Amino acid sequence: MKLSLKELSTLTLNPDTLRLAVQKVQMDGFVLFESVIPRDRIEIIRTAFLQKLEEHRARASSNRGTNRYQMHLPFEEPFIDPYIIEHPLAMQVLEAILGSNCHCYYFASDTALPGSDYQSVHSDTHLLYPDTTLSLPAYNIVVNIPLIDVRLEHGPVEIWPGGTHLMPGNLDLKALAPEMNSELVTMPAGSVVIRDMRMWHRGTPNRSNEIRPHLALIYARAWFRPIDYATIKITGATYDTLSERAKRLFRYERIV
Ligand SMILES: O=C(O)CCC(=O)C(=O)O
Repeated sequence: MKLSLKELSTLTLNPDTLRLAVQKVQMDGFVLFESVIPRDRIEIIRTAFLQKLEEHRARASSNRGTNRYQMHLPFEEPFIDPYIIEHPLAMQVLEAILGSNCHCYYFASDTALPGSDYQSVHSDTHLLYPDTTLSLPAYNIVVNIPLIDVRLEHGPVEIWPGGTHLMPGNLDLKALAPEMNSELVTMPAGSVVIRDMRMWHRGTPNRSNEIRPHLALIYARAWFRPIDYATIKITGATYDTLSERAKRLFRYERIV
């Protein structure tokens, strides 16, 4: 979505833009704000990330298909930059959809390495009522932040916008997805993608020589509790440094 210079410099959406962004997520399943995190911050985070990924790869094999890693992030600097955990633009949209008492329960990353392949089309969450054809409002929203400029050769995420987040649970994704419109999400580093977690998507092959990391955070309505997700471990000393809003966002995690 195109933002005005004023919105970009103040990181505040005007009421019409906010309404449109919320409706875009509700109807299309996602909204993208391009280049809304300064390059120098992204560079610092990318350097630290690549180091963590290297350590991780030394002890774990790829867990999301060939040459593709999901990796949790440590809850520490430079990853817990406010631009990442509580980006002002993202928070306006998230709070408008999930409520101002929403929380964050997932702090991780998805990385397509050179040589990664297509994933199966999937949704990242279970439906609340899979046995019905009810279309419910969003209850889980993923925020993805690319740490490089993602072009076609880097294996951008392919998404199926336009309503797949509202579909009932008894559909044959594999057969249906090729018949439906999809989009490859190319975008500059430091963009923010806000997507309904139910939306159909998949990773695509990274045909470049560059590692393509996306940070991935999940925000939920106050009442939602994830099943089978490890809680985020946050030291008391780190928790104390967070803003009041960030403390609220991570209030259900493990403060040790
Ligand atoms: O980062 C990507 O390209 C997609 C990853 C993904 O959807 C997953 O692993 O569930």
